[in-house]
Amino acid sequence: MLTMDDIVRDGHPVLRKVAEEVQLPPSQEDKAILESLIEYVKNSQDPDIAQLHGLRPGIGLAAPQINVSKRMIAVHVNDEKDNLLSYALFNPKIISHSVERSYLAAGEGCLSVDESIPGFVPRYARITVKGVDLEGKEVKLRLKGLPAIVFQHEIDHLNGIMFYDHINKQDPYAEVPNAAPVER
Ligand code: LHY
Ligand code: NI
Repeated sequence: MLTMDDIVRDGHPVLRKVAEEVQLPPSQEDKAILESLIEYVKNSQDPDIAQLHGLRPGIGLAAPQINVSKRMIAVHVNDEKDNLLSYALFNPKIISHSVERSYLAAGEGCLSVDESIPGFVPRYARITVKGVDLEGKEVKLRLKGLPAIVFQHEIDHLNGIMFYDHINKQDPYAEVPNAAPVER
């Protein structure tokens, strides 16, 4: 299982690389990596397991964060209706998005960033994501609210982008045009 020791921290060059597409159908090795990503997020949300292994709680993780520069992400999060959204995807891609933006009212954090960095992170309010799941099935997801934000955060990792790259440096809490806040 993955622990915090497997997660690379800010400053590691892998976090700034554009990750490679995964060759499909996926190899057993790539499947095992993706399984380990979703397992980490699940484990990290179990108070006993998290405590025992010192896992920082998370709702999403991307392969570059464990030093694998391939396009794989895992998200395990509840939406505003308390439906669980649990996805492990190869080659996720945002195929369309709203004009309207959103941002997390409390700002974002990252499992690869140990300090907290204040400020609003502008995101698209709604996105449609395509990808391939662990069974090799194509999936198409329409997302809003927190899940939409997490998917954008994770897909950014595949493109070498960190959440704080989006924060207005002059004025971190500047009003985000055309955006509504999302509470966690
Ligand atoms: N994980 C963050 C986490 O706490 C993702 C995240 C996204 C946090 C948006 C807050 C807002 O689970 C990662 O850093 N994964 O990359
Ligand atoms: Ni992150």
